Amino acid sequence: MKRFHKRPTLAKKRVPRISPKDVVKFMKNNGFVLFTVFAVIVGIILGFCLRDYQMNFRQIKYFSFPGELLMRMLQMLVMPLIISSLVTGMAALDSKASGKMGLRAVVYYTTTTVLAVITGIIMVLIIHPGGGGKEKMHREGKIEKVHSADAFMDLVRNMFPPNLVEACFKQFKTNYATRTVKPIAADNETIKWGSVISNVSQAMNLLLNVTEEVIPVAGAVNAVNALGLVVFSMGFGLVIGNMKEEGMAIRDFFNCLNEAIMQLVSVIMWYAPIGILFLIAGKIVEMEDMTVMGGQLGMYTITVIVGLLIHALIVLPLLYFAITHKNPFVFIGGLVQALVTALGTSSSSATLPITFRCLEDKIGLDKRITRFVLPVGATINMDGTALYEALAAIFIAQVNNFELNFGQILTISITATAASIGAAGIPQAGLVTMVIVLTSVGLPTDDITLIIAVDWFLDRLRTMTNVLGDSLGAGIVEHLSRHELQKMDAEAINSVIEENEMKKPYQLVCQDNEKPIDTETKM
Ligand code: 7O9
Repeated sequence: MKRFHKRPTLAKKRVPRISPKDVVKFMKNNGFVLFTVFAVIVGIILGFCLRDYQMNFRQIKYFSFPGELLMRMLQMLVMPLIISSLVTGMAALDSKASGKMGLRAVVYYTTTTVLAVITGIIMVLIIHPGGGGKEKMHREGKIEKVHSADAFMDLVRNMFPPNLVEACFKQFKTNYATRTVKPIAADNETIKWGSVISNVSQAMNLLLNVTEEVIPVAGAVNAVNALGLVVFSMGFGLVIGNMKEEGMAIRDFFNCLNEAIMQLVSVIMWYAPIGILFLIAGKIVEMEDMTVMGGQLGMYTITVIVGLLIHALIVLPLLYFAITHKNPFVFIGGLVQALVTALGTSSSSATLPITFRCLEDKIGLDKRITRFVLPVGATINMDGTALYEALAAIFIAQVNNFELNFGQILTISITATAASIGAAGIPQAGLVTMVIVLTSVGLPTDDITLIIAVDWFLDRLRTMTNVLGDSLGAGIVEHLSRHELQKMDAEAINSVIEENEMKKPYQLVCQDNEKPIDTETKM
């Protein structure tokens, strides 16, 4: 508790003159961050050195084992973390405050996603990486056909899991089966199968008209149904927040669970640099020959990198500065560990535990904001993904010499935005969302195989952008909600004093941030 208060926020730090003492102090404060960055550099160098040894698949798998362990540890914490933080986050806010903050968060998510899509589209139109046709390009992987309507319905279905335990490891997915459709006889009567076919023309008719129809059937994939858990936890938190004293036991339980998970995150953070080193080195050793990166695919990669850099280092920081009038790069400096973890794991959900630690401990954001905004952000706010999908769709149009009119570009923008928002609820989202964007304007979905070779790399950069977008969003929502938070603090302190005077047995003090929360203040 004390540690939380004592820790200086980065925004207040200022170094007037650099003396050896300052350097030592800097190392003490930032040693761990430097260690993490060092791990990335060592990972890259080690990876490139080991490529010369031509390891076989088994050796690569053994070599990547420490990295795999980090992924498993982080993923282990994600589920209890999102559930406990959303329940406590929602319960700590009254319905009016959570409504306002929720609205701010949603406005931020949509604005930044649309800005990201626009940046992506402008970059790909300016650089025009897909000029030379697709004949000579390398292809990799296979694309499954998906119906956009089924993917959308799966998304909505996944919002409401019928079994919460199952939602922790399974996502609903529409599969396809074929069904034989009974032909209609010449006299418009359905032929009865098995009956004796009396004349030749009827037999011919039967053979010619037998058709197979593809029908959607219920299926599932092994993946956490994050969207379902998020929806349930938010509703549950809102309800117990309104339950006054009755809901106290369960609020305490989730508060305690959250605190315990966060302490486990602190332990895992010590292992993170080693894990990241091996994740990165392992991926570099594993990667295919880099010659495919030449030519158009190389230009495409550069276009995506430039687009992501503009969004992450210009658009988002400008937005943060315009709203909060604070230095966005000081904020980003406090996020280094989360960004490096995103680079190593290429998953914003696996990075979530570290993002929480960075925002709460280093940057000093209010827990009521992070607990509520971060899990929702990780689920629906994916600026990097939206930028990438719009850019990739236009690249595929370029290699096909397919002229896109303004309406089609607008369609791509809308579907890419929607796809990035819905990704967590769509089973096997990565390629599926890309297929949806391409089919919306009639582009050939098989051409996704042209860009799969570089996807593992660009995914890591997209993930960094996604994590940055979620974190800056938390900072912006906190700034915009500061008056409500202060009001809530004041009200809570008043009611605690009142309660003490009345010598009631209930005294609710939120242990972790020492901001008293009293159920009486809820609307
Ligand atoms: C990238 F926050 C949680 F824990 F609730 C949460 C859990 C799972 C949030 C999201 C998910 C999830 O499954 N997300 C998901 C994201 C699923 C499929 C695809 C993607 C898109 O991923 C990004 C990308 O490929 O561009 C990126 N790798 O941010 O993780």
